[in-house]
Amino acid sequence: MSVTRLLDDIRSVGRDPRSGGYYRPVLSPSELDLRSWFVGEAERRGLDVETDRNGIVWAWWGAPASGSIVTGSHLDSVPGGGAFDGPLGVAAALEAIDVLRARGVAPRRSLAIAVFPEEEGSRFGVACLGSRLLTGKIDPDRARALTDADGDTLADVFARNGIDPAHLGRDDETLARVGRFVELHIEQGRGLVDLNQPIGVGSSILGHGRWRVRVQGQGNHAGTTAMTDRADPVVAAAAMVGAVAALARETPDARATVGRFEPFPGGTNVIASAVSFWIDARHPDDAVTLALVSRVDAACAELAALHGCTVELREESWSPTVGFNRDLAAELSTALGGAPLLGTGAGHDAGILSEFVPSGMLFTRNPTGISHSPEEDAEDADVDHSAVALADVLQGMLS
Ligand code: HGY
Ligand code: MN
Ligand code: MN
Repeated sequence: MSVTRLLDDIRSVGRDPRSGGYYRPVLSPSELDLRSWFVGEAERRGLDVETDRNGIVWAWWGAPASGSIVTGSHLDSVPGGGAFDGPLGVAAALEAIDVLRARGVAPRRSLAIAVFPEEEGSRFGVACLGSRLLTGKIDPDRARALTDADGDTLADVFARNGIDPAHLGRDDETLARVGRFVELHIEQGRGLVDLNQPIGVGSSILGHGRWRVRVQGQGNHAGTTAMTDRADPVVAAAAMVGAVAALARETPDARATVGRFEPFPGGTNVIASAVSFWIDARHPDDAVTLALVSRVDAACAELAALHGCTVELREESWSPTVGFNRDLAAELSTALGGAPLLGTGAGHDAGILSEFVPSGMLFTRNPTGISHSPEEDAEDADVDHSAVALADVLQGMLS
């Protein structure tokens, strides 16, 4: 089997044939299909598969033991995402075990592949939810009460899928099994293309957060309400979105995005009564990110007042900037013949785990450099090479 073959088996799961984008929210039918695919491939390799109390799936080569080597990634996607973000790391891990076995490697330590739920935070709003639950980086009560767009709570959705929400939360016994974590992921930028290299090693993750802005106005009739008689939250929110982009552009190295904008009730001939939109803001210096967001908050308050509306900005997810373990990064680079070190602007479960266990990342070249879009891409040769590279770094840790 090869990584490209493994990915071919799931290429149609959750894919929108019109746009080519993937829709695989955590514990949705498409992501459940991917979980079944993973369990099937793991069992076909004789791995022992278990789902822990936070919904993380573990496939073990050797008995679960503290200080094991763990690799893996996630299977959920952003709405309209690409084919590789998440599944590449999972498929490469499966194939890496085949490569290690073909080399006759007899591991001295157990190896596990972990599949983390809700890495994208696309259904319940908090990024890397599974690894946050495992490490205690999110309060279980807060997690249980998170809701999706349909108003379903995480507790109900997990319960419907056999994960008892009463047991969510920090799991020291499981965490102790992770001696080291190495995640392989598609590069979400052009670093490797520009360096003309097939594989890179993660050095850092940009701090990033998500804030929900809710603008309240006066719903009314589009035809009977004079322009001077309106408190239109869409007009106020549109100006706020402009302010977000302008303030981010004024802040060197900052990035701020509004990709989700929801007027309520959303009728063509209806002046909306409210608008919710979400800000994703990122910067290498966490203090700068937070200062940018407070400037945005002030601008939103001014613009709301100007348009006769009220506004509330609330943090939904926060991930501080991460510097990966330098020794491990150097070891990974050496094992890969001097692979280049790259910072990334994208968050990962490896970033959450890095506060608790030595964690590292490998990146596979993406010719378009585009991600969170159907144009995310990888050459078959680089995709298949991922498993060899991952096997190379794991072999050193297992032998
Ligand atoms: O949003 C991110 O940075 C990651 O893709 N979850
Ligand atoms: Mn992603
Ligand atoms: Mn990802």
